[in-house]
Amino acid sequence: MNQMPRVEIRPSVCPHDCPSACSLEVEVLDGRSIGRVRGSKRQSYTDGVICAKVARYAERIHHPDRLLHPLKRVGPKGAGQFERISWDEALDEIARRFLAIETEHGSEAIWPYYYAGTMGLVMRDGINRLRHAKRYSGQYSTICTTTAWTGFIAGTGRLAGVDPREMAKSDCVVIWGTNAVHTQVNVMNHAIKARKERGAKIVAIDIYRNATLQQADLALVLKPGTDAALACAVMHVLFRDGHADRDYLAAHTDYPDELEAHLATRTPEWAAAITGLSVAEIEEFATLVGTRKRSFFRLGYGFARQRNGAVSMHAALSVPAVTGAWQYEGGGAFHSNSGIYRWRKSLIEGLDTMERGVRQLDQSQIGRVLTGDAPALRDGGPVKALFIQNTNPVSVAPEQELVKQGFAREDLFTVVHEQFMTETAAMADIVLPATQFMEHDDLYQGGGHQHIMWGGKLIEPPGECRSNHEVVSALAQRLGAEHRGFAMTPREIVDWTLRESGRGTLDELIANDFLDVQPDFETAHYLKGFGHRDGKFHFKPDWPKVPNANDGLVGPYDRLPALPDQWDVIELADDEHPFRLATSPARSFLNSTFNETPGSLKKEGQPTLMLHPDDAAGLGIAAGDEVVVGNRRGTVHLTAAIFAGLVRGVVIAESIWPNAAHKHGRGINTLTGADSPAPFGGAAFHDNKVWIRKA
Ligand SMILES: Nc1nc2c(c(=O)[nH]1)N[C@H]1C(S)=C(S)[C@@H](COP(=O)(O)OP(=O)(O)OC[C@H]3O[C@@H](n4cnc5c(=O)[nH]c(N)nc54)[C@H](O)[C@@H]3O)O[C@H]1N2
Ligand SMILES: Nc1nc2c(c(=O)[nH]1)N[C@H]1C(S)=C(S)[C@@H](COP(=O)(O)OP(=O)(O)OC[C@H]3O[C@@H](n4cnc5c(=O)[nH]c(N)nc54)[C@H](O)[C@@H]3O)O[C@H]1N2
Ligand code: SF4
Ligand SMILES: [Mo]
Repeated sequence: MNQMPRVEIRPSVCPHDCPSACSLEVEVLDGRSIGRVRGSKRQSYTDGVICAKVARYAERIHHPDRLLHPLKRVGPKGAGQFERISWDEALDEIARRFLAIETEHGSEAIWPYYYAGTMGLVMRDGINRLRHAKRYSGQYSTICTTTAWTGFIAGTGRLAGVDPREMAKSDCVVIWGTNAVHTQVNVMNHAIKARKERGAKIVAIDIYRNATLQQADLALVLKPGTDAALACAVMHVLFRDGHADRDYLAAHTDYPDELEAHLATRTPEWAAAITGLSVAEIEEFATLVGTRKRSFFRLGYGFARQRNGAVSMHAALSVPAVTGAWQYEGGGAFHSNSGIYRWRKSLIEGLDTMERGVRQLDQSQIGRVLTGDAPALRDGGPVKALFIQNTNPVSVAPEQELVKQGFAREDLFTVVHEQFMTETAAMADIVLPATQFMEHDDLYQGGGHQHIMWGGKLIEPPGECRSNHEVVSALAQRLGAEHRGFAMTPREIVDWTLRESGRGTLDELIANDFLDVQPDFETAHYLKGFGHRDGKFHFKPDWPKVPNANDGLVGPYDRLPALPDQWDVIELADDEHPFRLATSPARSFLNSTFNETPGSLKKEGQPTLMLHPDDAAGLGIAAGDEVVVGNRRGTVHLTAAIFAGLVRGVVIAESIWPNAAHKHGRGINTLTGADSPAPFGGAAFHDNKVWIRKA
């Protein structure tokens, strides 16, 4: 007779690249397996709520397709022919090749490439210690946050906002450019509390009537890349109707009079023509945030994934500065709290060995880098080797045709450390099996909240999986890279990092599972001054000097509008490309993650293109038809879905499916561009002009 295993409930943290960074409670069945995963009720932002895809995590961590052993390519690049090798053989081979490339081409010919597949600080960022110790090429990380953070910091001077739990104390929650139901479900939990308990209104602003807009009291569907026009008209109405808080403006902002004068012509009629919204919708929104001083602006990433994204973010952020909402509990704005933690990362990232002058390559331009584009290579030599952790560029990076060409180069030596045989791993010369989060120790922080969290190892990894830290350290030893961090355990590194950052000790953190580091009310609401030297909110940013990590000015930065304004640098539709395509996130995938789990695949079905019924009719397309979508970057096949909740001329492909899920193996990022938005770069994933025809 089988004995029922004793179920233990253990704490953990969701490691995925999601602002919610949920505190979890995991059913540990024995030393090797888990059952259900639930949201922690003790951690007040998670508040017992997590998304469905992580609740069924057992299907990902115990997936039969997990990589279990190191593999070496034996067939042609990308043919999927690998043979099993030992860890020693794999590490020796990598070290031999890296050292030979370094000797022949210099250390910058090697490019460690990573992203946020895990958000654990040691496992995600430890690769930089190897990079710096070896002077390998740098990575300028632009694929996700750059435009949004730049626009936010331009206004506030700091990447931090009002305590997100205050959403529950708001009278109006404005969910702007984030599809929270899909991408960070906890926002909905707190916003809905405000509605239930205080009769708050929920406003949601997007380019299609997505799952979040369907739950809103006021749902504004505007044309992509026109959010700044909406923000300007709203501020025009606020000044016009006496809802601007002039005392607050005088005390806390830089050029309120210039702003007011500039907005005189930015009327609701002007904005209606640009955004496609009605004048009545714009007036209603403005009156709502003008009369409800406790308005909470929850600003997402999505609306900043346009070529004018930094300007749109800054314009939307300017609205609560005009109403003075920042002064009230439940009022103000929030985008990310990444600026509150102030980690000392010298041990994790080996910053003490970092040398100036090593080239930085733009993560989003990996296709251009690998195909020898001189500006992308910073006029330096070719990249001859890649070492990849926690990211899947051969699905997620823009300009996929170039990405695939680059990875197919026979003279490129590629190492991929992964949990699954992703489309990137399939292009590797050496594939290394990686642990998942419950199989290693790490430290986490909330982007969408204010907790530092400990995620300890709960179960043994399957097969021969090793953690990122183990692999980085083993390679360092063979490559002659020196840093004391390579000889330490993740626990030792975390303990040092906590202590040096003034956040206590690891033992203290483990005893509590998490630490709430919310800044006090006055700081979080910027009542003691904004982050700029003059202490003011900046309506008129000094764009080139905005303190966001940057590697020089790019894009049409010299034409950035001085004050919030509509900025026409987006890919507007034209005769050849009559449609605008956005690649908004699918609910059951997380970037390219979960597109291997049966539960998520069943929910998502197949790659689709959502079309307005009139657009579909005009093209002779019916639901279920195969359609071809194209632009000068390539073509993609999708299945048509007819959806009335779109503005005409806008189409949505909820993403990200693997390339291989599409006919001819060309996925949605075939159509997206890697040109850099001003002023510091980024990736405009939702800003694409395309043509469409029935296949
Ligand atoms: N289920 C799921 N969750 C995720 C992810 C996922 O892929 N799937 N990705 C994770 C990651 S890495 C991140 S960075 C976050 C991002 O999460 P979000 O902040 O939500 O950002 P996006 O996912 O890029 O897009 C959000 C919304 O912006 C809309 N949008 C696009 N262009 C415009 C525009 O011009 N104006 C307006 N108003 N809206 C626009 C899109 O239609 C989409 O509905 O989510 C994380 N969580
Ligand atoms: N068209 C389109 N493209 C997009 C976007 C979009 O909205 N539309 N969003 C963009 C955004 S915001 C982002 S952030 C990027 C993200 O894209 P990716 O960086 O690819 O993100 P993920 O899917 O989160 O993680 C990638 C991989 O990390 C692996 N991984 C997880 N944990 C570990 C670990 O501990 N060790 C190792 N070695 N591997 C691990 C997972 O198995 C997964 O395959 O995609 C971008 N691409
Ligand atoms: S909502 Fe985000 S952080 Fe929370 S469990 Fe889901 S993916 Fe993880
Ligand atoms: Mo992201």
